[in-house]
Amino acid sequence: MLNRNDICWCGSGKKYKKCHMDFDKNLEKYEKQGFEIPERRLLLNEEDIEGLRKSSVITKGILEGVADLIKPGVTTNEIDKFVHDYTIERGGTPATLGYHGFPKSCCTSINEVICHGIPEDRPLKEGDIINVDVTTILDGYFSDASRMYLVGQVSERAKDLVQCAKDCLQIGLDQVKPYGSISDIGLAIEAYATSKGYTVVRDFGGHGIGKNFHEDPHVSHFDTGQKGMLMVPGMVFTIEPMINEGTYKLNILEDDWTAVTRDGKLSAQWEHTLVVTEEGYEILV
Ligand code: EYF
Ligand code: CO
Repeated sequence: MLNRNDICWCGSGKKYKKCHMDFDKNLEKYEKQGFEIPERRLLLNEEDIEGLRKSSVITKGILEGVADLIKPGVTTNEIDKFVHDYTIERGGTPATLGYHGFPKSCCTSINEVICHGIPEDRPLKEGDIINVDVTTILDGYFSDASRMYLVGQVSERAKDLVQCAKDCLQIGLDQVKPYGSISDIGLAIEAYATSKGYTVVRDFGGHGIGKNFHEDPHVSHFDTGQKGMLMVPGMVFTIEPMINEGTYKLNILEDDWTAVTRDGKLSAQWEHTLVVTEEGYEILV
């Protein structure tokens, strides 16, 4: 039990009364309202956030660099080599490489691939859409983001899906505010995506991140009907909606990683890592 003038438990170095004292006092109220309360270890302090910002600079630089690589004929292995070398040259480590046995430094998900596509010697072709998903570890801090890229001239149908997935990410971000419910993110995304005639993948979601790749909370991109976790300043998580043209159902290929749409129709995804702030949120990458 801390006294008002003790140093706060969060590692900020501030006095308890000027830091998390009010938050702790209000916890009972939030619990009564049905919120799940985040564990203290999920609330990162300013030093941690600064570490995440540095890691994020690498991830952002990679996603920008990939834009210059994308053209017909380029293989996803060439993209992977760029991601790997860029990361290592800046003192980072690609988080996916060896993670639960994943064999590459990024995920490359083309057309009907929803996520976790493995880079290979398959060349990109005119009209493809591709998601490149990158997670960097720098000094123990994980930053995770992905973008869609269009290969040459792409159909209007594909462009519309890619735009909807990008809009879904923004709509999810619009729900992020301190002491709101994390469930509002999925509620808003699903309402928008279905209004456009698309579906939302249910088997994968966003996740807490920071000092580990995957942490609480799980961030659903659809309405789970649950009250959900309370969003608190210092919480870091991803929002990464996967939006499908047809069914939301998926299959996992024989490689045990690649998730594809069950009907073979297109899927698109964008991802940011963000931190909840006193005012709203900050996109880290
Ligand atoms: C069947 C993994 C994959 N997890 C997350 C592990 O960038 C990512 N999310 O935004 C991300 C990338 C990868 C990843 C690559 C491998 N994994 C664990 C469990 C199941 C699974 O897919
Ligand atoms: Co990712």
